[in-house]
Amino acid sequence: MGVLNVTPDSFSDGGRWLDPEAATAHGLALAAEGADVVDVGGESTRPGADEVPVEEELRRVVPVVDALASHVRVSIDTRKREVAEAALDAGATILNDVSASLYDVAAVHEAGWVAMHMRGTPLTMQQEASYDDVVSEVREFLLHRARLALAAGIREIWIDPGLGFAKTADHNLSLLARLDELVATGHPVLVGASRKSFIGRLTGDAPVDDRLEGSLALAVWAMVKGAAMVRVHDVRSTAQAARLVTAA
Ligand code: HH2
Repeated sequence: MGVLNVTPDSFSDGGRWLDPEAATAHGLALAAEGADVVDVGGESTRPGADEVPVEEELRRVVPVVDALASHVRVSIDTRKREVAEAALDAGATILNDVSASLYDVAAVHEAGWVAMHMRGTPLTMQQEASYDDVVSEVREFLLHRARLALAAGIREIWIDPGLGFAKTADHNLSLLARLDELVATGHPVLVGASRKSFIGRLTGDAPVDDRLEGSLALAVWAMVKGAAMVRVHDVRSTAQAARLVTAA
């Protein structure tokens, strides 16, 4: 899954793809580099991010989804019902739902659905990064949401531990170390570690544009542990790594 942030303020590529034509070209490039899915988002969810008004988010994502959907499978990364509906109408076929609550929208559109674990909102979530056993609590949350989605009639349900969303670096590492416990649920697991700040912290404060090696290491780790999809900014390198993981 290649990341396409149509935002001015995403933590790693904010402002680069705000123009719809530039965003569409980048989405096509991600597909050419080997992305099976291009994940279009119009609101940053980095810790502390402000909410984007619905009209603005629609304006950012709908033309890009529309332009890409006949070329590559598109997912829409949003917390807003109106944006999810408009993007699915425009041709997206997966709802990447960081709120894990919009399964009824995915069901109506017969789309795939990603349930990602988070607590609170991006503005407040890091104050809620407290767990007795982060892996069990995340697994129980995701299983519960997946059951609701199954009951709503969704056939394609992904689960995602939400690395960095109401999680400390240690929580992220526990979730990666015990990823097999999420895989054992039987739902395909999606993992998004790419360029996140805990990679910087664990590699001597590498800045966001110097986290490729760390991102690749964690993508390979996730694949070996059984993740069915990884959400990444650096598609060419990750697709190359994925081919070798598959071969081995
Ligand atoms: N991470 C981000 C956004 N959406 N969706 C899923 N399913 N899993 C993730 O780990 C995930 C996600 C944050 O990364 P990014 O889109 O690069 O940054 P920003 O939120 O600043 O736009």
